[in-house]
Amino acid sequence: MNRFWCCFFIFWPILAVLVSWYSPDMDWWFPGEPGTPIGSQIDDLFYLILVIVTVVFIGTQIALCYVLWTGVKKQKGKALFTHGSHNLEVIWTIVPSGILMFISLYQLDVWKNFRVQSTFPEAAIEAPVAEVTARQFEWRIRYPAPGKVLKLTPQPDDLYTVNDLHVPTNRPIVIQLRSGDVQHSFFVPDLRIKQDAVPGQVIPILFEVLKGGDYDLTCAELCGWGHYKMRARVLAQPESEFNDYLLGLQQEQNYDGVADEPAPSLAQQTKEVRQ
Ligand SMILES: [Cu+2]
Repeated sequence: MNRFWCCFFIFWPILAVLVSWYSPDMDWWFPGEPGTPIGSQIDDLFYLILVIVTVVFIGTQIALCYVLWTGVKKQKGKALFTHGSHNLEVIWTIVPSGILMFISLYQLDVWKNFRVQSTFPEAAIEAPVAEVTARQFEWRIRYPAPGKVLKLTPQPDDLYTVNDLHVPTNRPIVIQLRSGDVQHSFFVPDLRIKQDAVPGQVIPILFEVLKGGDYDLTCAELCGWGHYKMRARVLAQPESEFNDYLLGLQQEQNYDGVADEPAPSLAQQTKEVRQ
């Protein structure tokens, strides 16, 4: 019976390693190639951490298997009381601390490039493409009028949409992220972008989309009963198409309902009334 439990506990880590190994082939991995420069760097960090935890996981599981397998043979009797090993405790405190210190220093460059505002390209930070306000349970988007720069406070000629964010491709851009109520998280898995929206703060997100297309935008922070439906899209398109989109949006929002119809002259209207 003891052997059964020994095999039972050995089976699960082996299964975990096998499933992880075949996951990319089964399409249970990243959602395709990262569509942004930050995405490649985040994937690299992910793989570095994956290698470290895999080595530690396999090492500790082998040690566990060894103890289980050899422990089964031992004769029954009184358990041995041990206070532990001081040297071992020092080692398994220092080694993880060293690993964590290494990871925190190694990722500093990525953090600096994509999170420290003073390092953002000037053109991008001075003219944010849009302001995105997360609220229960939708994404409200505000663009500046074509040819104008987005201001921190809403302007009369600003353009608005909901759950449909258009951005230009192939240049670094900034989105200003806000929250209208609770904490949300702006998450575009294909682009590897994730940023919390914090009430009371305007947080710039810097990214560059390399390939035009339709990307899912979801909320990655449990923000209330309708969290599951807080889904939108990011449509990345060439600069000229993006500008056309803004012009179209402007026309649509300024349309008074009759402008395209030829206005009937007063005389004609009078005649119609008389008939
Ligand atoms: Cu949310």
